[in-house]
Amino acid sequence: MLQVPHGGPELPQRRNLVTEIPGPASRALFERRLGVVARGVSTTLPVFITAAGGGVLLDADGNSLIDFGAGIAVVSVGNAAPDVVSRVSAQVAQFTHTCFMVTPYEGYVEVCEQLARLTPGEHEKRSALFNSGAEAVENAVKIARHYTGRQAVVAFDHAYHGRTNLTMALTAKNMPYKQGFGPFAGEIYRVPMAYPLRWPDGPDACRAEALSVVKSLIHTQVGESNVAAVIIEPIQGEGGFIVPPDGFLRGLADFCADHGIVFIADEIQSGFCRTGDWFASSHEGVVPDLVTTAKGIAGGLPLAAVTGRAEIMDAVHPGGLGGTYGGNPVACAAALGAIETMESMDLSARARRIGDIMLPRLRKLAETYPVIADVRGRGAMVAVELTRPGTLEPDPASTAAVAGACHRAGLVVLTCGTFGNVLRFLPPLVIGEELLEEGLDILEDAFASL
Ligand code: PLZ
Repeated sequence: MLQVPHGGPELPQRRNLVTEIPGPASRALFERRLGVVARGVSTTLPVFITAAGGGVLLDADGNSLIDFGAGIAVVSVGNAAPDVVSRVSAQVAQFTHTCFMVTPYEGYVEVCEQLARLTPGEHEKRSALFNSGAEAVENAVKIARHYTGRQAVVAFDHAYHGRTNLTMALTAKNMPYKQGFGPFAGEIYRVPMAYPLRWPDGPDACRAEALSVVKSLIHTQVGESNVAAVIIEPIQGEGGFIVPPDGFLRGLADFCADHGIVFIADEIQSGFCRTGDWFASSHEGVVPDLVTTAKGIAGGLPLAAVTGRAEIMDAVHPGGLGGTYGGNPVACAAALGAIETMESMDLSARARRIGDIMLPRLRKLAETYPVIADVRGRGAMVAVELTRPGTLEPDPASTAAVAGACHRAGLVVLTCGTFGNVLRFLPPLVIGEELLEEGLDILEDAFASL
């Protein structure tokens, strides 16, 4: 048995492969999982992790891999971040659970204070805490329906909002998320997303035309006065890291305000410094009525929130929102540690710096490899979209091949996109620049090997 070191930033920040990937210990663990873990829960890269920190993951064979995934945009502050570990350890030793709805505790209130301070807008706010992103989205919809007395919810092409019944209905992509899992929740209406690369009349026409199509569809097919909420990811995540043109979100928010529709920004993937600001909505100065957060908020512990205008949030009767574990004290302690880290290390600036390093290198790569049709993203939420050269025909096979080559070389990258043809990069915001550059070198080699 290998001696397993502690995780956190002290873990040697280097890539070091001592076996093939996955190695024998990981392969043996994978065999074990086959006999007991449901097949529906899949794995991107079957290396079993024993410690992690900064920009590296250590596996059961002693390999040290570079992390460009951050557990799907969760450990922005790094794995086992010291402020998270110390606050969580202290909280675990005090008490682990009381249920906030039974006998409350200060940590929950403190997290809500931080959310009121950090989310866009200076208005009076309230928050409710939950366990997962999907649960936050479900509750945002509940709140918007209760407040407006309306039922319809408008979501976008390429949207991802979760895997529960209501959030599956909001999620656009069938495979693997929805196939065979219906019937889905009703009163969900889908409209086109402003997707510059794939907008029929080209990226320059995208903002104005997309806004006009969305408004027209809502008017003709739903009726503005029936719409409780419009929900959008300010930068779409699972759907392909789609960055709408400047002005699109603002146009939507204004439309919602004009018609008494609750504008929900799903910042679960894009929030908490990921895009170089506390929230991606802020890039355009958009102030959503409700914001859903999860992932980066708590450095790896399960916590999610709905934060929004006091009058909307407080429209719900006492007892109308909750759950046994929502805002668990340990998760709240983690969130307070994560937020402290984001501020003390100015992780928004680090995210912008990551983007400044990655985007030019990826654009250069796109000049060499015409399979890269688009380079996009903001801050440390960056992606390349692969197509058959000179066309918009998605190329998921090359995408999988590049990801596989990266994995074998010890770089954890993730794919996404409605067509499975997007490579996305979400490093922990604390990753060192040498490691970041080394990861990009590996990516370059992977494209060269296509
Ligand atoms: N909203 C914008 O990105 C989660 C999903 C991974 P949960 N994205 C990762 C997978 O395949 O299940 C996500 C998101 C946005 C909502 C969610 C849902 O968050 O915490 O996974 O429920």
